[in-house]
Amino acid sequence: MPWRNDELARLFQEMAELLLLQGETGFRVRAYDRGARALSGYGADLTGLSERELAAIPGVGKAIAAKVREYLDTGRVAKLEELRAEVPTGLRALLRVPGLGPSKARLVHEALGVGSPEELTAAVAAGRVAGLPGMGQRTEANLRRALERMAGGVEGIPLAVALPLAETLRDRLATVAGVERVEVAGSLRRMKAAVHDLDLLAAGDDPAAVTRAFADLPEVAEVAALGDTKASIRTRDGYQVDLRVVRPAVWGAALQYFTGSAAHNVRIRELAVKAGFKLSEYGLFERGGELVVAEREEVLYDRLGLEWVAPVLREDRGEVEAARRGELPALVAEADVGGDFHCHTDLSQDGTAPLEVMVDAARARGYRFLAITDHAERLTLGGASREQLLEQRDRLRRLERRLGDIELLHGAELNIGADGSLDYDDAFLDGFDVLVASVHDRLDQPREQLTARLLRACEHPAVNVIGHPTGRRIGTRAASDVDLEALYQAAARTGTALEVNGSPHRLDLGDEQVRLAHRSGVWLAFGSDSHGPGHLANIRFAVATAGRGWTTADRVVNALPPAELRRFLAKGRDR
Ligand code: DGT
Ligand code: CA
Ligand code: CA
Ligand code: ZN
Repeated sequence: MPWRNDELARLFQEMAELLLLQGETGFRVRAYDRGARALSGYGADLTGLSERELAAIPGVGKAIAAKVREYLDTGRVAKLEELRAEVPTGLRALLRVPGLGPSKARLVHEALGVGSPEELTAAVAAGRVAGLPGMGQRTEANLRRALERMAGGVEGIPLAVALPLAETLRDRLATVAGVERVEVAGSLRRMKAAVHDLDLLAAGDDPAAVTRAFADLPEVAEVAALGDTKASIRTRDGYQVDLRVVRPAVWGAALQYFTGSAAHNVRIRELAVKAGFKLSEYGLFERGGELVVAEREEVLYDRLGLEWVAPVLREDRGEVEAARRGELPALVAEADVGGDFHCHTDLSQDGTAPLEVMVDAARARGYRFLAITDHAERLTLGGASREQLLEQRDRLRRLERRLGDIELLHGAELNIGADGSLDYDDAFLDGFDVLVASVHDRLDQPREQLTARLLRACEHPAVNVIGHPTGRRIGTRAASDVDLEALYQAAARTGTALEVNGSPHRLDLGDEQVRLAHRSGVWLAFGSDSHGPGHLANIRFAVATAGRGWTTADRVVNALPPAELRRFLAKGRDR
């Protein structure tokens, strides 16, 4: 069984939001919110913990621990069901509109019957929002801009939500009698940033028994279709999951077919036809009907004269041609990653674990190095003071000496100001081993200004990494309007890496941007943006996103040998 930490975190996030929508503002909302982050960031499986052990986790506490146990034991939380019954559905979706807030969400819902961002867009367009109590032309204009930014973003179920859920279902199915294999397929196997549904493929000799068992899984809220070889269900969170079941002998052909993308498959089928074959989800056949291969995906590609194409590349972006010429890139892999460049401790307001815990989690992953990058002082929500950072540096150096098996880089995540200036002063900045600089406010500045800010940060001799360069948030915020070409040029010229932020809510740079940056000779730095030890594993999403952008290990700072890494990080520091 995989960990269910994220599933539990989602429940408490929902509770916090429902309470907010009920007009509650204080302690309880913050407690659930903090609890959700503590659970998702916890570095081990929560399911086996007792109520007392749960309550001892920083940020969890007694009330939340009791509800976690209740959920694990009974599959429900009475308080949550109560809240769900009280708050109209759709209101939660309105909370995703930046700047709307719970009381205004309730107001537009009650006064105008608005229950989704789409309906709010229509209401704003019709001018129905300005004129409500406390809402004028200015609010309406701000909302219009926020909604436009949302609509320009990535749509679908974020990878962060879809993949853990799919893996839970996969592992449950794997224990069903008669199931020989089961894999996540579709756009999730390709690790797209957001997907439209979840696809699973299973193999067994009695497919009908498998589809029936699938429809009976506890996550299933509604069975949309149930046949002998396929089933479609909707989960309690409202996500659609498709399952196909095939005979073990045709596993490879089916996995290839159901991984997609449809565009990639069209190209593969064309090749097959040209070579005198017939290709379907049941196998590769001679024109006369004789089977060539069905069981192994690798062999199928090979018989078509292709190198095996990694799922993350299967988007018809040139991979079929490259596979034919034997020129597919050797994609960066998780094993190449020697450490992490973006990691918060409890010195950041939203961090949940002390330095030592984060470092232990990094050692448990076998890392050679870890950069500690807490928020710098100008962050609106509050960041670390000089004194706190200097104290942290001492503590970190002592810890590093005591452990002796991991290099600890003392860093910070600076805020790139509206004019491109940074926190603290240059002499102080020179004292860090590594600096990440990110835009955290005024993301809606005009293109020239926003670009100039980022360029100025690249020029700074102590800035090593530009954090989450476009500022997108999957599902809620589109990428900012930045001249990325200019950023790639500046980053390459100045020896500044661009981050591939692995927080599954961000994935920033995104895959296509990574590819362009890589082509421009930009160094990439993978950061998990961890706020708890469990988040370090999110580096896998950075690796996948970089893979989707055709990245090889030789442009990834995390993969550099220690001496070269040190040279890279020195940049223009005055040492
Ligand atoms: P999504 O769900 O929109 O995020 O993207 P996919 O790629 O998961 O699409 P989905 O769920 O409709 O289908 C899963 C895979 O099954 C798809 O990647 C390729 C294969 N497939 C489904 N329908 C067709 C089809 O009509 N033609 C071809 N060539 N392949 C298909
Ligand atoms: Ca799909
Ligand atoms: Ca599907
Ligand atoms: Zn951060």
